[in-house]
Amino acid sequence: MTQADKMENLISIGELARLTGITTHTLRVWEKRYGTPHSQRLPSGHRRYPKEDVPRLRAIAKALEAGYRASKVVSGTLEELQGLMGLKPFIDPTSTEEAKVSSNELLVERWIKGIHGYDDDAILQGFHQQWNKVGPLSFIVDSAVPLIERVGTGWESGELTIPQEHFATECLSSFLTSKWRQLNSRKEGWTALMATLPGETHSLGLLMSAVVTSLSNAKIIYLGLNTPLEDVIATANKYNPELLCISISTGNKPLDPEDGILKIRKSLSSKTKIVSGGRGTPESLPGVLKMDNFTKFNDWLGDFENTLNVT
Ligand code: B12
Repeated sequence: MTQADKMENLISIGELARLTGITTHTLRVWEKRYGTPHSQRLPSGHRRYPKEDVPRLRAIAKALEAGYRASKVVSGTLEELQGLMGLKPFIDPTSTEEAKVSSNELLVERWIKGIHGYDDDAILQGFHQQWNKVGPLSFIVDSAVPLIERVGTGWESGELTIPQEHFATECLSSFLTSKWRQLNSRKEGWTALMATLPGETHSLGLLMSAVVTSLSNAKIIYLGLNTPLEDVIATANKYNPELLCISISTGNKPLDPEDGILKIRKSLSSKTKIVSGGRGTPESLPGVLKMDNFTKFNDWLGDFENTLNVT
């Protein structure tokens, strides 16, 4: 193996956190306490981890969720962890792109069936299983977004009723809320403020961006739906967040999104980056980065963190 091959198989701590759902803080603590996952240091001092540790760390995350203590499982091999949890060997979900797409479609249809029957147990169990199998980022990009788009078309065609649409978004909202809050607890990193504009009634875009942001070192302050503009500005001016995330679902009333977001931009320090997503986000506003998917946002967050000198 050449030096270049070796480097290709190494990933940053942020990437490892995103692929496994284990926070960067926890990974550092484990490395200090248990010597694993073991990193190499670049000349710059940044940590790099072998990619092949990802399935083992996902198995550890799963064991912790099942109630095992970190001290019992963190040093286990993949085979030991699979034995412990009664799991079949992990299959790489990215082995063929086609198989991945069709299995995602099947999964979404299974959840739609659950929505028809208001079967929240099956849906939430399915969310947990998929999250554990593919990790947080892929859960959002390949499962949650397609599901909510499918709910939207189901509602438009009359296949799903309004109560079923509400039921579906409530199941997903509560799941995403519990996940990002878990990832965000006891963090002391840089600050990300998350808000919507006055009149906003769609919460999923902001919740999904909270999940993706919580895979970084950021500590999130979450203001949620329908936030008065002056309160977003006052909170930002008090806590000086490095990042403000806004989600705008439609050209909602009573406020024109362009006016709202520009008013916020003008009232905030230029040190606070503003990222906005959702189909109601206006194009190319000065000082506002429009983001239309979570893979890009995740990559952007990695680069952004490097500019903050976080290792
Ligand atoms: C779920 C949903 C609801 C739920 C919301 C529940 C909740 N707690 O969120 C309920 C049932 C309550 C609802 C209500 C209504 N809804 Co609705 N709803 C939707 C639906 C299906 C999903 C919306 C959503 O969450 N999208 C998910 C986001 C994640 O998608 P996105 O905006 O495209 O954003 C993408 C990216 O930009 C990124 N992103 C989003 N935000 C952010 C933020 C950051 C920081 C980053 C990095 C990225 C990012 O994420 C997405 C990834 O692809 C959409 C249809 C659809 N397919 O989107 C309709 C939709 C948004 N609703 C619509 C409408 C009209 C309504 C109602 C007015 C209906 C009515 N007549 O009562 C009401 C609103 C009532 C009110 N008072 O305002 C319309 C809006 C049309 C328009 N252009 O104005 C849509 C598009 C449906 C349609 N085709 O007509 N709705």
